[in-house]
Amino acid sequence: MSPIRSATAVAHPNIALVKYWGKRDEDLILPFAGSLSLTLDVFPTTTTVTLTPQAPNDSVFIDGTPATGVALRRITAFLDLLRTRTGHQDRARVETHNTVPIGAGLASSAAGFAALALAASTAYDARLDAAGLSRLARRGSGSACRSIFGGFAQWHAASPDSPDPDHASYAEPLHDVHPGLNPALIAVLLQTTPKPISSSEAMHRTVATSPLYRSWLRSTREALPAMRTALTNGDLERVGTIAERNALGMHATMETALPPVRYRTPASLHLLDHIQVMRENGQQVWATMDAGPNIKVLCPAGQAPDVSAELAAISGSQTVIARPGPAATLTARCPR
Ligand code: 2P0
Repeated sequence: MSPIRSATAVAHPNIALVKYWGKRDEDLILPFAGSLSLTLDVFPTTTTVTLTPQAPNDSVFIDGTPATGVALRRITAFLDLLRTRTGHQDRARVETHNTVPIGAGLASSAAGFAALALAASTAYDARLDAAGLSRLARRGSGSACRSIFGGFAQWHAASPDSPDPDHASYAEPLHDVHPGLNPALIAVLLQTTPKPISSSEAMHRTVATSPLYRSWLRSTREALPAMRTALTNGDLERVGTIAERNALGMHATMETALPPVRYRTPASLHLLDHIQVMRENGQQVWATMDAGPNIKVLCPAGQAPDVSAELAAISGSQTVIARPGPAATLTARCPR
């Protein structure tokens, strides 16, 4: 009988400033373009993986509730990758605790699969370096490859000509961000119920049917080096301008899919309009949105309390101020 191994990891969500939207390989989760994100210091997910040599199947508990259906299959398939890689055939018990609403466009799957990748690879003794961990997390959920790292991270799209695109597609932390940048990202929680259409389905539909997808891809590929320069220069206005435009472009692609995918609600549009007015009044605020109706607002950290209060008053919703957060970390391991 193999020894029982157990590991616990914590990871945080990341919000893309240049978005990932569309896969060129849905099995390997390879994106059409690179993306760039900020890992937050709020909404951690904690996941424990314990090998269960006697058990016939994996068991998964999400916030105390047994997972079934798609969620269970997705995690079992992820653990199968590690079993294939390591030769350890043991099933596992996975227990995950979220502090962020699931499926509301608040990057719960990024934090979830980053924590699972670290805990499971440790439990199965896969011995991965940071890039290897990022590649593995990517196979669970694309955006998770960026949550392996703290602060700003860039996910590389492998070139279509790459002999081993799976190996070439992973995220790396950015070490050349200007130390004076000091950003905050305020999450405005307009709606925290799960979205009706998964991001995977929405991406698939967008790539297959949106007439705007090709031009959005081109503009995303241009946005990446421009964003890198803005971060290196510590130019928050440029960072915010590129991020907002990229997010609005992503929503334009999905809103022109067949049938259309519209995550933005009247409350989202009202707040987007207000953010534009705040900017016209001289405030440094820029919006970004993901696969859900919620809005995240980038601003200088020193102004975050005032901006957050204004956004809460205008929207009537809870706001959460986030700052750059840490890399995924292992918090327990047994045996040590
Ligand atoms: C991102 N999003 O870059 C983009 C922007 C949402 C909008 O990555 O299918 O859960 O598991 O790879 O990573 C959300 O999609 O999708 C996402 P899969 P994922 O953050």
